[in-house]
Amino acid sequence: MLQKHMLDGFAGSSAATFAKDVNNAIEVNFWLSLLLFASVVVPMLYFAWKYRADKVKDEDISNVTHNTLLEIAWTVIPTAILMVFFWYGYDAMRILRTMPDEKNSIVIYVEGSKWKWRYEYPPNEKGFVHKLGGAYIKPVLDENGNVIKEGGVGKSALYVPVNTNIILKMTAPLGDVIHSFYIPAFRMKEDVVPGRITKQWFNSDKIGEYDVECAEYCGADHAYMLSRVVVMPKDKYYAWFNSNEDTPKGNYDKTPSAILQRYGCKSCHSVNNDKLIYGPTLSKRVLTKEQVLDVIKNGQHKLGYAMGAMPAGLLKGKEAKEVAEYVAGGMKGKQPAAFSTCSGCHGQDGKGQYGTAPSLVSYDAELLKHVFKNGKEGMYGKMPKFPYITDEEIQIIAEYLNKTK
Ligand code: HEC
Ligand code: HEC
Ligand SMILES: [Cu+2]
Repeated sequence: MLQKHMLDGFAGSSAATFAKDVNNAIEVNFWLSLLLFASVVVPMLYFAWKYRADKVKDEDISNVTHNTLLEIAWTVIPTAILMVFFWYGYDAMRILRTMPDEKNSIVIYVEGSKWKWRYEYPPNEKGFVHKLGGAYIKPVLDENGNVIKEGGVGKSALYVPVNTNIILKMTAPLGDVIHSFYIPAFRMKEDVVPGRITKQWFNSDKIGEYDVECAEYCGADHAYMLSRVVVMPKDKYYAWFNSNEDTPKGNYDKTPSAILQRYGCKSCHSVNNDKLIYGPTLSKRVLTKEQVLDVIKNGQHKLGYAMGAMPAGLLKGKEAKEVAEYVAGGMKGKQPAAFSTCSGCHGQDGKGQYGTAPSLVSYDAELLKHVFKNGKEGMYGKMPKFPYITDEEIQIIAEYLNKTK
């Protein structure tokens, strides 16, 4: 099925001003590569079939030494296409490599070392210098993969104000190895080299939290050099920056936005708006009419409720439609008679029964737990399992979703 997000461009949403230029370059490269690939392989297959051994007589075969028109065409057309590749790549690189004026930017020093990132800010108005960062703490799991002790990056992060040019001056200690500072959501990556200062800039136009990774994959623990960049409203940022506080107020590791970001939920779900990415929009329970009809028609089975599967085909035609409208509308107004088919499992009020059948009206922590533990499969597609989410995080997400509209 062609999903809407595929038409929107597959490089996805992003959070820095120049990210759309990088996305364009990726998408242009992809489609043109596909075109070039097809322009060679499709005729090749066709001719292989058309002139297969039993269709060609030896006397029909002639020795062609050249064909000027063809040779010009296969030189000029690919060259032109390559220039298009070049232009998009060059344009994105030019934007990424043109540093803004330091006077109108915040310059932050970044050090990458085995196996952590550190950030050092310029002195604030009291002369205090913020130094942040540190190693990622790996979670401890038991033999069944359950989390015993949570890992995480704690409070240390690269805190920056929104809509502001940030210049990173980056280095690694002498005797360390090469690292690569990578913020996927910004489409931005730059090597960090011992004894040298490399520069990279960005300007994020979206408040939120994004992963920082090391993209250097030639050593033991680069993959665990996880950190975060927190993009904050300007007033909050400067209130913290001009204080002596270690980190801004609030537990940034435990905000709903941080959790959704950390587990990659936002690459499939938008939150509380109508943009369909892949999975349904997350908000206070809004099953759509189509979704309910689909479940009534096809059943659903993956969530692991004690009642087992939701049986397919419980209702048909008008009754199914009425019930779907009623459930999708949040179960307000007069209950259709046919809902009695559902209430045995989902309850008269649709709130489900603990552990037995899910609530149809809200994302309670119980439903989320089932979704994360077992994954989910339905009309939108497949959601993978998320076994490492902790109960505390599930609670935070449930409370957050129930506060949305
Ligand atoms: C035999 C018990 C039973 C009956 C009767 C039943 N359901 Fe379900 N329903 C379930 C279970 C169990 C699930 C969870 C399925 C899963 O594991 O994915 C479910 C899931 C659903 C879902 C999907 C919820 C989600 O989060 O995606 C919807 C919608 C739903 N049921 C609607 C209905 C409607 C409408 C009726 C009446 C026509 C009905 N159900 C009757 C047991 C039942
Ligand atoms: C790979 C894409 C993907 C990721 C990543 C993902 N989901 Fe999903 N999610 C889906 C799809 C697809 C569905 C719908 C399945 C269906 O059709 O019933 C879904 C369904 C859900 C539902 C049930 C919504 C409903 O009404 O059926 C919730 C809640 C949910 N996801 C939350 C999350 C959270 C929280 C995260 C991060 C921990 C997450 N998802 C990560 C793809 C994803
Ligand atoms: Cu590294």
